Amino acid sequence: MRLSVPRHAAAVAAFALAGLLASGAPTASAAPAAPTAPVSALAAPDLPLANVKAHLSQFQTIATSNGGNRAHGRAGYKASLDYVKAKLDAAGFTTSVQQFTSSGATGYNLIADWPGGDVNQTVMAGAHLDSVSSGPGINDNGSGSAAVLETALAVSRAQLQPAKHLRFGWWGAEELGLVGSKYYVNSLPSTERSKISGYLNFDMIGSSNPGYFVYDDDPVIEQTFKDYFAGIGVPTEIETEGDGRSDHASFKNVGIPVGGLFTGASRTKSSAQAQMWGGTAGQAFDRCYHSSCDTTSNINDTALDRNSDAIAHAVWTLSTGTTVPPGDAYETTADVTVPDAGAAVTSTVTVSGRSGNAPAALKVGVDIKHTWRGDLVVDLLAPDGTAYRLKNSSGSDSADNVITTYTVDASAETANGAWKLRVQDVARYDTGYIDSWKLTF
Ligand code: DTR
Ligand code: ZN
Ligand code: ZN
Ligand code: CA
Repeated sequence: MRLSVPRHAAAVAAFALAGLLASGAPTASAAPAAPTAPVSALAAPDLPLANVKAHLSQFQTIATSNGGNRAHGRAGYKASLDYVKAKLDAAGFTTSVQQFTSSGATGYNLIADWPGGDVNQTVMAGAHLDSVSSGPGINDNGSGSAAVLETALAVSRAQLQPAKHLRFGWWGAEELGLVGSKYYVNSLPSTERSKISGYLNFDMIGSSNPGYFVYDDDPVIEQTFKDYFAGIGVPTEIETEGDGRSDHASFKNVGIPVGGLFTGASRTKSSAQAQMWGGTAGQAFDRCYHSSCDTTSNINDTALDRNSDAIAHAVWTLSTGTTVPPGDAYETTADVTVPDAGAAVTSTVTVSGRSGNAPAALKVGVDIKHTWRGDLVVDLLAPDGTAYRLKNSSGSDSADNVITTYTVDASAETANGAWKLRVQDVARYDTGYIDSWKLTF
C-alpha cells in the first residue's frame, strides 16, 4: 500500500540504495546494452480487462437503478449513453447524439469522432448499447459497448494519429430490429457513406461459454481478426448465423465493408467446439441470452479480454495502415503477482514455428498494474537466458502502472523458445501484478 505519509528519509535512502542495486541487477554476462524503449504507436496496446469490466459495472448499476434494464425508450438506455458520452468528451472526442423515434419512444445513437486522419477513409467501430427489456444486457450488448469504449479511450491515451479517420458508434434500438444503426446509415448522404472504408461490429463478445467467431464478410477485416487470434494461439470459426443479425447489416446493406466478432448466443456449443475452446458442450454459448440473468456474472473474462484486445488490434491496424504479418504476436494474459520488495517473478511466452533469429526491433508490449511504478525493475529474458533491461527502478516515479511497448534489438537471439518477462519490486509499500505482455516479431 502507498504510505499515508511521505516516504521518510530512511525509507527513501533504503529505496535509493535498493534502486541502485537493482539497476545493476545480475544479468547474463552476454547481456547487451540496454535497448531503447520508445513507445510504438503502431502496435495496439493490451486493453486492461479491469477497465472494460468497470464499464460493465457501470452498465449494471444503471440497469439496477432503472427498472432492471437498459432498453430502448427506458431511462436505463439514456443513462448508459450519458455515461459513455461523458467518458468520450473527457478524452477529447467530438461527440454527437442522434435522435430518432421507434415504437413511439425516442431513441438515441452516440457518434464519437477522433479528430484527425483522412475523413475520406473513415474506419468505424460500433456496438449496440441497448438491452432487451427483460434484463440488464451486460453481455448483450454491454460487452461490445464497453470494449469499443475502452478502445476509443486507448486511442486517446496513446494520442494515436492514424492516417485514416477514426469514428465510433453506439446504437439504440438494435433489439427492435437494428433501428438505430439503420437510421444512422440511412441519414448519411451517399457521399458520406462512401467515405466509410469499413465498419467493425461487436455484439456479444463476452459470452459465459464462449466461442470465438469472426464475421465472414470483408476479407481484409476478417483476416485482421484471424491474424490476431492466430497470434495468441486461439482458433476461430466463421460466424455463420450473423448475416442480418446485428448492426453490421445496416452498413453492409449500403455496400460498406463490414466485419466483427461474436462469442455466441443461444445456440449450443458442440463437442468439437468444446475441445477447441474449452467450456461446456451441449450448453448454450450464452444461457442468459435476452434474460434477466444477463448480468455482470454472465461474462467470461478471458473471452472479454481477448476480444477487447482484438478490437484494439484491428482499429490500430486498419487505421494506421500497418499490418503485423500473420501470426507475429505472442501474448499471455495470465496475471502474475509481484511480491512487495521481494524476489523477481517471471511470466513466459513460448514462441514456436518461426525460423532464424528474432528481429533487431522486437516489440515488447507490457501491461503491469502496480502503484508507484518506480519500485519496478523489468527485464526481457531471451530463451537462452540473456537479459535485456527494459526498465530500471526510479524512486521518484510515483505514477501507477507500466503500460507501454519497448523495442529491443534481439537479433542475437533465436526466435523460437520460452521468452520471459522478469519483474522485481525493489521497494516496500506498493504492490501489483503482471496483467499481460506480448511479443510482436
Ligand atoms: N441479434 C443479436 C445477437 C446475435 C445473434 N446472432 C448473432 C450473430 C452475430 C452478431 C449478433 C448476433 C442481439 O440479440 O443483439
Ligand atoms: Zn440481443
Ligand atoms: Zn446484441
Ligand atoms: Ca489483461
